[in-house]
Amino acid sequence: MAAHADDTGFPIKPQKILWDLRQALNPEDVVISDVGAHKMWMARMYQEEVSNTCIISNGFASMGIAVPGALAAKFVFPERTIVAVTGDAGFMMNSQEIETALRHGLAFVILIWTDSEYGLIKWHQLRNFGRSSNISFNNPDFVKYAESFGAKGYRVESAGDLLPTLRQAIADDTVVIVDCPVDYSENMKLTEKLGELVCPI
Ligand SMILES: Cc1ncc(C[n+]2csc(CCOP(=O)(O)OP(=O)(O)O)c2C)c(N)n1
Repeated sequence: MAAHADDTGFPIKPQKILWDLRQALNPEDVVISDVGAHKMWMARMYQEEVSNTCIISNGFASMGIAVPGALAAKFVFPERTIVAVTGDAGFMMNSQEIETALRHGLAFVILIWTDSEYGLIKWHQLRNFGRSSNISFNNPDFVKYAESFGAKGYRVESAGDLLPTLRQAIADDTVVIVDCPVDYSENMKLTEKLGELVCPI
């Protein structure tokens, strides 16, 4: 778990994002994962300390759950810190719920793993075909987007920025977007590493 704790690479490796996220949260705080490559890393590496504090959209695996999920979690546990962990595509599917949250005075952090791609789809394409196709898109300026709702937004500019930014976002006590560039070149490295563990029949 701690192998990437001091990693200074930027964009930030998934393992380092998860390490810093865990450091920023208390055991009973709740994370809601959206669906994508970030979910694969969450499911593998997020250290859940208290049951039902890491909620993951599985089964039909609908993208777009993280922001409304965080809103619901805050209604249930107003005293806990709630974090929506999401890809940029999934975030844009239900980001309008920021308005609902602010109208109800609910505070939570939206941690966006930004790659301007469908990270998981690219991962599948690389595994199956060795190349990717039609997975790129453009994003709005997430900081300005947050501010246009009356929420707050921060952009992470270095690996060392992430933990203090998360702590600040939690302290802000409103809806806060943290735009965190992610290094998904780690995805295929994980696939190769896991492949080496498989015993050929
Ligand atoms: C509503 C819905 N549409 C499509 C999919 C298929 N799908 C699964 S992951 C994914 C891409 C996710 O991209 P992003 O939100 O940017 O997350 P990343 O993989 O980059 O972490 C897609 C299109 C889905 N699970 N749910």
